[in-house]
Amino acid sequence: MQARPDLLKSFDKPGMALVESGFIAGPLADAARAAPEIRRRARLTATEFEAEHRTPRRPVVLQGMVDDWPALKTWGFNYFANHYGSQKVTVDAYNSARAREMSLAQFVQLLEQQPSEGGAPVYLQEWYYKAADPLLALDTPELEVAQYDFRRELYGEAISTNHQLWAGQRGGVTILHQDAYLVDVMHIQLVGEKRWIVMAPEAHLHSLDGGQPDFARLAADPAAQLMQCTLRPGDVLFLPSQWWHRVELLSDSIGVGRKCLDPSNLRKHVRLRMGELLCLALNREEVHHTHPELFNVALSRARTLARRMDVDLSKLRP
Ligand SMILES: O=C(O)CCC(=O)C(=O)O
Repeated sequence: MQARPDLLKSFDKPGMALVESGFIAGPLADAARAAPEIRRRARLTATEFEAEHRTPRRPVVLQGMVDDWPALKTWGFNYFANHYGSQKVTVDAYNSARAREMSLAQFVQLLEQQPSEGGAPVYLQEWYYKAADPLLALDTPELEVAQYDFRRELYGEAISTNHQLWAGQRGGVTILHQDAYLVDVMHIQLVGEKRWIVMAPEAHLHSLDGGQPDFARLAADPAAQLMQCTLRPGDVLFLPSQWWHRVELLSDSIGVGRKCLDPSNLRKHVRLRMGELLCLALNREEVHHTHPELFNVALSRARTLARRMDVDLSKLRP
């Protein structure tokens, strides 16, 4: 008998909308609300972090790691509009129907208006702020606990793809996903609050006989290790690679995703990156069709990677 597919891994729009509906109401939404909180630890050393969280792959909210970050003191929507207003950004990049380019100043203006009745909140997702302006990079110095990130060795000193800024309006949602290319998530909350619901890589959404998702089974499955937390300014969330996460903004919010490649994931990481680039190069139209929400995001990541690696896209063999 063929194994039933994992509905969490549907990448088409209806499949993703169905999974998202489970977090709005019903047994999974109820279980998420009541789920245990991710453990919080204050001022861990890098060695303690490695032994107690990174190696055993245990999520944690780290406190006291970014107290000296200029971004924690200075960043805000008006600060961005006043200092970096002319930067071009893609707003709502994770929604192909809504994604649009504008200046950062225009984005902040939009954000200051309330979404219209039934209208979706605006969300600037995955902006490669370090690649956009080196001055912004100075506001978010390197984290000691993130030194294991192997991407610097792999792609070069200037690498900062996956150092992403997430800025959005209350109510904004990033739907459930796993991060690409097996990177660990380190998410630093700088302004406002957001709620994370997370599940272990072993989580599986089975379908019932009629094809509908069995949210109750997922909610009750101990292997899913459903947990939650609310991040506040100064918190750093660590999630090992492949952990599922869904994020909802409880207020207007700014956070930074500083991803890390654990050297133990290196071979698989390279295969996944190569696989994605080959799909984009050799089967562009079909990938656009099968992954409408991911296509532009994947292209944008690949372009940023090329820029940061000084790749001349017109030369096959530089
Ligand atoms: O903050 C968000 O909306 C999503 C962040 C995220 O998915 C990440 O940092 O991996």
